[in-house]
Amino acid sequence: VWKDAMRDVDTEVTSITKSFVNHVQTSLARQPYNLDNLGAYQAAALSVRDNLLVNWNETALQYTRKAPKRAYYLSLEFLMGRTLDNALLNLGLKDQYSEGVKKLGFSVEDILDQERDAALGNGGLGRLAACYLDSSASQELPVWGYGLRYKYGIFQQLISPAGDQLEAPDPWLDNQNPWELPRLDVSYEIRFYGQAERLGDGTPRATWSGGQEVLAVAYDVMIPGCYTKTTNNLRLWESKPKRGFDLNSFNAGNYEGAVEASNSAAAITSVLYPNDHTTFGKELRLKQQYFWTAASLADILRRFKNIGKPITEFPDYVAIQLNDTHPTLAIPELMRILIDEEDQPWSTAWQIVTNTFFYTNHTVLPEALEKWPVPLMEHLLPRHMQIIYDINLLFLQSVEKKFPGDRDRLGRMSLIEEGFPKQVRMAYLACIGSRKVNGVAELHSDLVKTTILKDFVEFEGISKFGNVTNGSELTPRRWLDQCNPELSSLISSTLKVDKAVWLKDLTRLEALLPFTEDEAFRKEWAAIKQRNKERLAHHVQTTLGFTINTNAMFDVQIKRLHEYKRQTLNILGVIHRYLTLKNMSAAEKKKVNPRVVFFAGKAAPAYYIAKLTIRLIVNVARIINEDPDTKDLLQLYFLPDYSVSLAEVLIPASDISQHISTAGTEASGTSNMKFCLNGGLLLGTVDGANIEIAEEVGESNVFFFGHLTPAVEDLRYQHTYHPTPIEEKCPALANVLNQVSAGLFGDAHVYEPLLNTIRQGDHYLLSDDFDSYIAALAMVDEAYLDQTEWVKKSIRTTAKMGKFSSDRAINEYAESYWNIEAQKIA
Ligand code: 26V
Repeated sequence: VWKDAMRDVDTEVTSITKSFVNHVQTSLARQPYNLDNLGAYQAAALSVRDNLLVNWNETALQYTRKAPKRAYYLSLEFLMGRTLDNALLNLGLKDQYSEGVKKLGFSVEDILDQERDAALGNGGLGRLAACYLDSSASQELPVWGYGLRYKYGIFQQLISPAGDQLEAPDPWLDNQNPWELPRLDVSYEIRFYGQAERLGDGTPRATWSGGQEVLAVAYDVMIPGCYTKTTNNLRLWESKPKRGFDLNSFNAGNYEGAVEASNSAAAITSVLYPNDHTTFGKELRLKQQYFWTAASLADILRRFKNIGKPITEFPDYVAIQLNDTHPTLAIPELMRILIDEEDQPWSTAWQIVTNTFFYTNHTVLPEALEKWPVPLMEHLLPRHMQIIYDINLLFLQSVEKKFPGDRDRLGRMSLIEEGFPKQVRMAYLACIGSRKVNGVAELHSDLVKTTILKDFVEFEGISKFGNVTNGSELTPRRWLDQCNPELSSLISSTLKVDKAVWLKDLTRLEALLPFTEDEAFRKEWAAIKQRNKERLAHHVQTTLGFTINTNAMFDVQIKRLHEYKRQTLNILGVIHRYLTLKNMSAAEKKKVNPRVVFFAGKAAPAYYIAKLTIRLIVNVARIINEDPDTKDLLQLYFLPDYSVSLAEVLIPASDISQHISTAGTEASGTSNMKFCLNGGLLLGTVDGANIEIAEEVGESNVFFFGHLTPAVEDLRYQHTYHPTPIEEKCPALANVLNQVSAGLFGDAHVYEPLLNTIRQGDHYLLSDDFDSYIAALAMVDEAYLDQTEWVKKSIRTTAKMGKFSSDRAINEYAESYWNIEAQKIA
């Protein structure tokens, strides 16, 4: 702060405009006088990049000099969103840049709006990784990320007039990406297929030769910390053919054959798989996983070797975090390197491996637990399959020793699942190959220990298994300061604390609590929420052409479309509300507060039921938004192409957000935290991090409904073996389903497969939770009528969100898992 006061802002602005114009003329080779917004964005980005580069180089230099223990975060997904605004805020240069570009005739908002999201992720897991990088840098921790440089990120979602989701490619790199530094000097050869032969010389060694070799080339992305010089690195790998193309084939006139190999190499990093929570066993996905883990490990090992320590000290200098099971091949790969290349005995190698890796589980849903067919593994990675068999043999021998004669247990715990084909259970491999295992919220971590990894807890002891509750993305900076700047200023002035302080210690927000009794403060708080709602309405008006009633309550559910997240419950609730309003007298309607319901989210392209849910939402919206009886009291919108940038507009505008998964299915959720931090209230089930949010803010400030986790198994059993007709069990729901079936929203037969998931089996228990859901919605309505009390709840919610900062989460990993320390970058 003191340093800030000494800064000569005028000089800074002048140097910014100079650097901007310089980049326009030299880097972009354009004339300043006819520059468009896109050009201005590129020039501004390049200029900001120059600032980041200085810090990034300094950080790398100090890490090399001091050689502290470092942590590496391996994630197949990094959902970074936009960079420019975040970089400006972290550097403390936002005002100066706004001023500078204004002098040159541009508006900073227009410039920021030119940037495309880096959308290299599906949802929570990918955004969490991005947040953790931001927090690592902000906390001055020596952490690098490793991922893939997909040419195409998550698909763009289009919604047809009939309500079908259509997918289009996301060519995010088409306009050049100023935030990446190609490192053509950093590359590794990665092998696939070929033959593995054991040496048979009494050592565990083998050779692996032949097959296909491709090149992994590094691209570096700078990760600036908030108000610190620390600027860490995210290294993304691109695949390239080892040689351009095959000249022999070319000369023989076989032109297609000549480029085949190069095409297949380039294909590896061409596209992010758009599934989450469903496995499918595709060879290309396995290739991605090996390509990325092998390149990352080679890079980490090379860096370690520069320190000049014996290989047995590897775990003293390196911690590697596995973000879900996707990078689990790193375990047999490190074994391969240690045994075949470093000539270490098996037990030494295993000792090193099991002290290096840490595994985070992000779901207990059985369909999301990765398993790879043994024949595919044997074909693509023959040496790794040998190593996995060896790990399994030794492991099962030790299980047998502890539980003699327990054949069932051996079958349950084997890394290889019997069947046709046999499959490798990646979660088990990740578990036994790691120093520690954690889940992402208290309830979820308990479920990991008592369900999918129960046998492993019994075998290895409970202390290996822990919990690190996600720090949502609350990189508070992006979610509070960047997307809700007015709220951020109000907090600073009320607490009389500079935002540089509270943005890095979110527990300070608790000091807002006394201001719930301050009427003037409440008024301002409410006015800011109102302006955020207007900002969203403006965005929707300009992008989609809809006019939204900003006097209504804004009710938001935005997340990947999935049966377990129960968007279907929400839309059926909307229909119930619509039918209720249709039956009301004019006098009754006068007492109703208007509501606008927003949905956004993508469905995996092959997820038929999820796509039908979108179609139903769109068609219900079409009918009810036009119905003169109800349209003033109920509006419904499906906003296409959900993204980090759209979330930044939606989240600050929400009065209430919905997190309504069947109990025990949502590992944590992270947007729940973002909404609450921004003063939106939560309507949810007793699941994931909702539970801990309620513990923090107090149950009277959240709206809970539905059955609890322990009841779920029994209820499912009832559905399967003693089904009760819905008409009997839940008449209100039956009525809604029947109206849809009867064609009230068109397409009479189209929705039957969706409705049948509820009528038959009802795996996600909509019929069990519907009545209490409707009751909870009514409580929300009731509470909203008392605006004073509502605003108090909103303030209390924000005030108590300190726990959910990703700074807190990353510090837990650093201290209790990785054993790394902050490094001050001078
Ligand atoms: C699984 C699979 C299976 C193979 C195909 C591709 C694919 C891609 C992603 C996944 C991961 C599913 C796990 C996941 O995303 N979990 C979410 O993690 C969030 C961060 O911890 C958490 O907040 C969400 O509750 C949880 O669903």
